[in-house]
Amino acid sequence: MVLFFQSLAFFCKDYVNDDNISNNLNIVKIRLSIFSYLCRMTDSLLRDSFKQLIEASNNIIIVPHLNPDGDAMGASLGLNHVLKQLNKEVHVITPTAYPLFLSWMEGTAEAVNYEQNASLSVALLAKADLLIFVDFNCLKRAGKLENEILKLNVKKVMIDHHPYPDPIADVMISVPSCSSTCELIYHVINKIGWNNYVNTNAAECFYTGIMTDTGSLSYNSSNPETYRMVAGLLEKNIDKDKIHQLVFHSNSFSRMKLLGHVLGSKLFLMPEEGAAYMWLDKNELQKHNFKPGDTEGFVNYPLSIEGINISAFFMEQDDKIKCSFRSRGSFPVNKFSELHFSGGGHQNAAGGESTSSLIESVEKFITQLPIFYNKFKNNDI
Ligand SMILES: [Mn+2]
Repeated sequence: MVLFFQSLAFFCKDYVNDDNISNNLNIVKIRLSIFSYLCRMTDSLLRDSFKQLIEASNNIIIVPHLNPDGDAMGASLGLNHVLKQLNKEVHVITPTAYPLFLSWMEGTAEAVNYEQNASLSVALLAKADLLIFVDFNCLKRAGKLENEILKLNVKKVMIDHHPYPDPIADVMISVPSCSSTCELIYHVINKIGWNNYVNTNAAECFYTGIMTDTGSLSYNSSNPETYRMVAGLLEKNIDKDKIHQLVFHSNSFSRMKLLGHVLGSKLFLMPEEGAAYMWLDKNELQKHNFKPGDTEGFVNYPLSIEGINISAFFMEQDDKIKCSFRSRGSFPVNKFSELHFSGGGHQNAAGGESTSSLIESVEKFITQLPIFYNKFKNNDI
């Protein structure tokens, strides 16, 4: 609850007098913790710093996290549309491909996939005078693009809603209690006074991020500000029903068969811990004509079983096992993932990975979860 009020304060405060910040952008170096939101000065300082960095830049690159989801792509493309109205040269570079169910979004065709087109990505990065990281807060989440980013000596901004940010940018706008990065960017844009630049295309992108990060406003969305934002987006003439149709009802036949397979044959329960786990190996994925994004959301299904509040999903990839964790309530899957699967994320939604075999990874989960769960029960984590 404390975080919730902190971020409310960030969004709703009436800024009485803006702080005088130096015009010398070189000294704008802000390391922010979530507690800073209690401080009025820091809020407006951050906003002004962000505005000044954009105004001082001409070639802006926006980078979402690898395997970008609806929020990462929505935030990247939405911000891209807004900045283009400010006559900036803007490009979105994704570390890896975006899922096909997002390809309808305006701007996806121009987004450059680093994995597919490294030379173009590097050429664009070489021209950049500002990098904006959206929906991630540690450089590992930029995948192989991390190496290219580390070579650049340009100003960087981070806008994100995951907890425990690394100091990866000169200006860090971090609000872990916010529903989505799309919502956070929208509020920042409004506070700057750029709402006029949010056109229908940008509004559609931002709406997509909120919808996908909150399960259509079913969780992580109890802040009235979220609904004021949705109202604002509707005023931009977005076609809400069309977006829902495109994002949530455009499953391929093979994805539905894969979902049927994993729920029918690969779902197991750990009743003592109120947990469920599932896994898919490469053969099963191949057999179902797997495309990026096809398993998106699978990990959420077990949470609809009565008494199940923790869910894990393991998927075999070429070089590693990709892990997804979800929970309901106060069980911190991000801490569990950080401890055992080199991952992190939100309290109720986290990712991770393993370099062991698929079976070893699943066995590790079965062994480690009860230990961690007991510590959690005893307030010992
Ligand atoms: Mn997000």
